Amino acid sequence: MWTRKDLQHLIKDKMGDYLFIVVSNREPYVHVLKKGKVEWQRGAGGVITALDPVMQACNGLWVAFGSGEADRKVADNKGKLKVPPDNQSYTLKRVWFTKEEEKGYYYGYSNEALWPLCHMAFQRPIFREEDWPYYVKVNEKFAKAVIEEVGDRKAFVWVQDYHLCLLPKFLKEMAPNQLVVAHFWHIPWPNYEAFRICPQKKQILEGLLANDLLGFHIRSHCENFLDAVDREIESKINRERFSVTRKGHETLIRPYPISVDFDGINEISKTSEISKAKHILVEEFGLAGYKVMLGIDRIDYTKGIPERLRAIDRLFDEHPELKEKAIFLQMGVLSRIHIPRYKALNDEINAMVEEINWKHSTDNWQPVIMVRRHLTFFELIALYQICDLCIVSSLHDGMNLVAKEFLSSRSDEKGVLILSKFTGAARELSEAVFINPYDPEQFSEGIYSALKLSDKEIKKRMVKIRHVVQQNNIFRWAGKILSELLKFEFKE
Ligand code: GDG
Repeated sequence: MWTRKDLQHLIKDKMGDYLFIVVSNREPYVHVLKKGKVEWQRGAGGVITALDPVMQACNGLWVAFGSGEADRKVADNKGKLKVPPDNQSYTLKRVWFTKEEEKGYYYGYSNEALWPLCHMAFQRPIFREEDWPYYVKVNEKFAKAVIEEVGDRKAFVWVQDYHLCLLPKFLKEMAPNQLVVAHFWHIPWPNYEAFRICPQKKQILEGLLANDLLGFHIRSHCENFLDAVDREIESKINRERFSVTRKGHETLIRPYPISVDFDGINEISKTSEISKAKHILVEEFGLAGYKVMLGIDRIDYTKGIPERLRAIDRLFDEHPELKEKAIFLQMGVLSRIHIPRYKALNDEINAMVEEINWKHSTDNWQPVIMVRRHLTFFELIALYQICDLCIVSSLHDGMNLVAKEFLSSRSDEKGVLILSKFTGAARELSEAVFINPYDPEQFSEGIYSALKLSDKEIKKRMVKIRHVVQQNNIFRWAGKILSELLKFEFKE
C-alpha cells in the first residue's frame, strides 16, 4: 500500500535537484476579506482535494490563478507565498488575470465550451469566437509564469485539467530541453462523435500531445482520446504501448484513478474536533433522531442534483411512512455563478426544494434542508459521519471524490453509499448501492432499499469498500504518475 512517506521517499530519492511544479487553474488556498479582515480558505473542488496532500509531501511549487479578493495583499511581488497558511510546506505562485481574461478563458472557453463538451449531460457547448483568443492568451501567461521560475534549471511540470490544454505546447516551445511534462485530465474524455464538434479540436489535441505523459481516470477515457487523435491528427498510435508519436515525440496515455488521503481522513474522523463539529451540526440543522440522507456537491448540472431531489420527492410519495423519520440534507457551494446555465440550475433547485417541502412537510418536520455555504474540512467530515446515506448521483463524472471521502470518514463502519453508475468511482466501489439518476423509479427504490439494509449488511459492505479506498489512495495515484514521470530523461 502507498503511504505519504512512500511518496516523500520517491520524491526525495528520484527528484534530485530538479524543480517540481504543479500548474492548475484553481488555487489551493484563497485569501478573502471578511468584515475588512484578511482570512484564508482551502479551495473547494476535486483537484485541490487530491493535490494538496501531494504537494505538502513534496515541498514543490504550485502555480495557479489568484482568485481571492485579498490574494494580492499576502503575496510578494512575484505573486508568491508559502502555504498552507497554518502549516507552511510548499510555495504557491499566483497568476493574475484581467476581468476579460477571466471571462473569456475561464467562464467562456473552459466552462461553457470544454466542460459541457466532455460531460454527457445534454448541455450544449457554446464555442464563442471571442473566448478562444483569451484561452490561448491565458495558457501562454501560465507558461511564462512557469518559465520565470524554471530559469536555466531543469524541471518536472505537472499540469492539471482542461483549462490548460495548450500549456504543454507553450512550455515545450519555450524550454525544449529543460522540461519533462505530465498532464492529468480530471474530467471524462468524450467519445469521438461528441468531441468532433469542437472547432478547436486540432489545436487542443496538438497541445495535449506535447506532454510526455497524459493521464485520465479510467481506460475508456484513454481509448476515447486515442480515437480522437486517430481521426484528427497525423501520428502513429501504438495501441499496445498506449502511446502516440507525432513529429518524433512520444506521449504515453495512461489511466490513473484518483483518490483521497484515506488514512489521513480516517484518523481525523476519530478526533474530538469531529465529535464537537457533529454535535454543533446536528443541533444547527435539527437532525437528532432522523435518518439522514446527505448530498455534498459543487452546484453543477453534471452532479444530478435536480434528479436527486426528484428521487427524494418520489421516495416520500411511495413510502409516506418515512415522513417525520427521514431528512434529506443537501450541502452545496455555489460555483461558476456568472454562467447563465449555473444560475438557472440554482433557481431550478430552489424551486424544487420549495415545492417538495410544501408538498410533504408536516407541522414539525420538513423533508429537505438545502444549505449553500462553504464548509470547513472538519464540518465536511462531521457531516459524512452524521449521515446514514451519502447520495452521489452525477449524470457523468470523471471520478467523484465525495464518494471516497465519505467512505474514508466512516471509521465507525456505518453508513451506505448510493452511487451513480456514471461516475469513474463506480468502477472501483462495487459494494455501493448503484443507481441510474435518469431513472426516477429505480433511483428512489435504490434509496429505499439502502434505508432497509440491516446493520450487519451495512457493516459488511462498508468494511469491504473502505479497504478498496484505503489501498487505492491518493498517494498511490500520485506515486504511480510520478514514478512514470521520473523515468523520463531530459533531452541533452
Ligand atoms: C473534478 C471532476 C474528479 C465540496 N464542497 C465543499 C468542499 N467540497 C469538496 C468535496 C470534494 C470536492 O469538493 C469535489 O470533488 P469531486 O470529485 O466530487 O468533483 P469536481 O469538483 O467536479 O472535480 C471529478 C475530480 O476533479 C478529481 O479528479 O473526481 O470527477 O469533475 O473533495 O469535499 N470542500 C470544502 N468545503 C465545501 O463546502 N472544504
